[in-house]
Amino acid sequence: KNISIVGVPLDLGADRRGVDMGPSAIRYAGVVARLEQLGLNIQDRGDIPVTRPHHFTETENHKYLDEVVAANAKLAEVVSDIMAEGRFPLVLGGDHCIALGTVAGVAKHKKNLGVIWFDAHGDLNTGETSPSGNIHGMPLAASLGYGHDRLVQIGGYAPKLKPENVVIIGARDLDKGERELIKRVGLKVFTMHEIDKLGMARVMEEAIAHVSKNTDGVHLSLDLDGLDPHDAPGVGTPVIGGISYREGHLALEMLADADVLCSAEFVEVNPILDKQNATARVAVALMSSALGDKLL
Ligand code: DIR
Ligand code: MN
Ligand code: MN
Ligand code: MN
Repeated sequence: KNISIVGVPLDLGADRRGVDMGPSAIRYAGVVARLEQLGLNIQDRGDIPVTRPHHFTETENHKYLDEVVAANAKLAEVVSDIMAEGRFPLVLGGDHCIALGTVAGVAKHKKNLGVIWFDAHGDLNTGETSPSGNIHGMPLAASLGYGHDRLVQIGGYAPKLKPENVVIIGARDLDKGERELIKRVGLKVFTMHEIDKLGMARVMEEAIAHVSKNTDGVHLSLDLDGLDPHDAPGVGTPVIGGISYREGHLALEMLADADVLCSAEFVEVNPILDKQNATARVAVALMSSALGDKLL
């Protein structure tokens, strides 16, 4: 595989909490060297330019809407270019609103894109349902065609995803409007309840079967807060009772074995809240598993 890394130093979707340093933290944790060890061809394309606003803005319960839309429109172009070159985009966040741009860029080349959304949260809010106005709680809804038109239309087309091609894994904090949307569109969600009950191996078998059926590629959108805060403390919105380091690796090793991924993003790494860059190091280890790292 030929991998192109892109950083998105953006925290405005999480209301300026320091996640903009995520790409630096992940590079510092040695992402390029680690993936080169796997024998992959790695190109680091640097960062997407992000505008620093002069002051706080809010548009219909969307904080920093202009800046979020501008950065994601640019990201969508870069990711689409990488796909057009036949390379694998590996996007480093940044807060999870950057999935708007990544998915827009990937889905341009995949008419039936499957998505694995690994997260403590659903990211299925709209301006109407969001308790926070933070756009990082909205990207999955917008990619499915729900929410503010400027988010839904990033990349110039909509929707990017069909609900039957998406699974959420690791959910344990869903808002009321998110639960309603899940029921309304029939989204497949493996909450922590299913992971505890069935085990991660069985959950991944079912999840991979679900996203591989009638799709032409699978995107992995991995929010580090899907992991337990014990293993990934450097995130803006930690939720107790998450996926363990071991379960995370098993999940991504199974995904690598299935050989279905066409793109991935690792988001919400926040070195300010972290313990000696542990979360960025976990992110790099998980990327390595997702891209085929094996002991034997
Ligand atoms: C919450 C938190 N559901 C919101 N979402 C987060 O603000 O919409 N997503 N943290 O990653
Ligand atoms: Mn998220
Ligand atoms: Mn989350
Ligand atoms: Mn988040």
